[in-house]
Amino acid sequence: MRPAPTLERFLTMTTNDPTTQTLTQLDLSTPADVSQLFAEVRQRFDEQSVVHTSDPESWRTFVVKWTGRKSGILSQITDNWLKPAAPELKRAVGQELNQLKTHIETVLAERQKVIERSAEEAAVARERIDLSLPGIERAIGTRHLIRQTYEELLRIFAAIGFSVVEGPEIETPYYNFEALNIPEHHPARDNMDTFYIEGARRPHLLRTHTSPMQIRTMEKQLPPVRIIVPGKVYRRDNPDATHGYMFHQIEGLAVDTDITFCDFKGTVEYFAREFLGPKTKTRLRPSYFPFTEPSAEVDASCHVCGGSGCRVCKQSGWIELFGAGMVNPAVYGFVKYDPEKLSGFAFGMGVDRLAMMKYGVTEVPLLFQNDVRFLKQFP
Ligand code: 2U9
Repeated sequence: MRPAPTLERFLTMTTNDPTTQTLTQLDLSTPADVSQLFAEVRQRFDEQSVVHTSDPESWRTFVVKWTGRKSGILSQITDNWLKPAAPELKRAVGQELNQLKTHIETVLAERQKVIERSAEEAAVARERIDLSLPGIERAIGTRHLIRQTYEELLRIFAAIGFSVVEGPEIETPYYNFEALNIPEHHPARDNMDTFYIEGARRPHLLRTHTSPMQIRTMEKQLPPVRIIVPGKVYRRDNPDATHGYMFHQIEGLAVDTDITFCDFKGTVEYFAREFLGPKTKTRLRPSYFPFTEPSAEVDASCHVCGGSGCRVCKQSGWIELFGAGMVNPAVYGFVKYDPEKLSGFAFGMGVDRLAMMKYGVTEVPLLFQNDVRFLKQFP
């Protein structure tokens, strides 16, 4: 009996793939030939199956190469070795083919599991967080210096019973001027300082202070009133180192039946100590605002030199903090409050200016340029 030509030889020798040829063409005629042939196919499979398990891509190619319905090796063997096999060989081929199929499917399934497991392990390894490793420093940023100052001021006044109310930034001349005892033709009115909204059916403007919300509150609420009103205000100032066309204000109002100048002075001193430190001294300088009478500028002893005089307080020892005064009774007329029974004090402060003064910022634009190098100095 002539030894069966080995598949190896077939595979290396012949240009065309033996599974595309019939057993007759391969000149194989005995069951022994067939079983040797299948033994070598199986060996070939086993060799290749080891090689291709490295990565999912080549594994998929390998699986299709062997089990592909159309041109997979098993389909080829079925079509070319089994179907046309001579009757005396059909059974041997059929048996061999089933065993080969079972072997291949078993190996493929095992390898599939191995590959999936190692893919999972790789994913887990990839996702495993080595908790001992330092965390990823995520720059979380900080609250803006103005926001920090706002919250500090709100905290200081909330601690003595002031509640926060916020109002619209677009106002009517009545609430921004009239009701605050700023009559027609008052200098503060002319559009030199005020942004008027063009094209509005009735005159509207960008509020120049948050005082309108105090009027709106008194219209809706009977005394006692104890509120602070934070918010953006707008003035047609030419932006320079210390001015912007928009800045942040906090105004306060306390109205009741028995509020005295002492309450006013006490509140001012409490604020100065809370904001600038327990040793801070205050002084009131006479001033004028249409909505307060008497009015005062409130100064605090310089928090840098303690009052001995330095560059920050321009050698005066004093820093201007905010304006304030006893509510001008004329204002009560606009909100149907009885000036005979009521008294109150009010104050207004520029939050940007207080923030710059406290944190030594010299240029307003720095606050709005969003330069992280500047912003992260105030964690
Ligand atoms: C009502 C009655 C009185 C609010 C006041 C000031 C003084 C004041 C300025 C400070 C710096 C504005 O931001 S600033 O430029 N404000 O000096 N404001 S008394 O007085 C009121 C407000 C409302 C009903």
